[in-house]
Amino acid sequence: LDTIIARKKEEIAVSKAEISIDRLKNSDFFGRKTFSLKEFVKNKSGIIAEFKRKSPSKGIINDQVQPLEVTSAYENFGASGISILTDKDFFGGSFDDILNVRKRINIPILRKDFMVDEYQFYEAKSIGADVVLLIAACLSPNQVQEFTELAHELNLEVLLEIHTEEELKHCNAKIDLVGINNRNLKDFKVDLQHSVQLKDQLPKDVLSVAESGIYNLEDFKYLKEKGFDGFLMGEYFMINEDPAKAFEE
Ligand code: IGP
Repeated sequence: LDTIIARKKEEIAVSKAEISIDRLKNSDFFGRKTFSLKEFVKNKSGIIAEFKRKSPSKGIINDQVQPLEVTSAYENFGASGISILTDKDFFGGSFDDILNVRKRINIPILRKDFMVDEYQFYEAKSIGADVVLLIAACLSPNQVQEFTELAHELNLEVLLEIHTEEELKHCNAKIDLVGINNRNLKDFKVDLQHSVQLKDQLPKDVLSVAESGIYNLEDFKYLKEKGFDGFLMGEYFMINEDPAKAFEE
């Protein structure tokens, strides 16, 4: 995780030198009406389906499919939202992956990246995202608070990701959704019990999302029974040659 963040900061410095915030604000997407992930999670399946080509834990997952075919299928099969990795070096993503689908997708899109700088929120807005991920392990509680306020000013919702009991301190009243990651980002271990055990300690009025390691229908049903509102799922769909097929089940 430290390696990813160090690399991310270099990347942001380059982007800032190339494109000013004022120029980002000129994007057509800046004024668009956004979709609310909160509303979509409440009113549909709760599944936030992810487009992810590769990851540090699994290597290449699927580099044969195109974002538009996959995300359109996710939408057609009733996903509440779509998560798209925009990190290039570690996850093989790009801004184009969102830009190329935004106009065709009518459900919320989460920009999945490691947010450590205000600049990235303007980027997220300029490419047409509706939601951003804040990872508690990368941020102080204060930063989470400040970034949430900035996101809201830009009309973006926030999914806060936590992994430990300690990180519950990062929650604040303005957060839109809290995700509990079943995968430890430091050693990549995955355990579904992880989210189940922490769930009771979440603030009661916030939507809860179980993240990672949901690899079959039983897992999904189990977490639903445990009271989760949302389910962030990537590999389950992406390891299929045709990610839409997995959704049909
Ligand atoms: C999806 P999975 O195990 O279904 O592919 O996991 C998603 O939760 C995972 O990609 C993820 C992630 C992250 C990736 C959760 N939090 C933070 C990068 C950064």
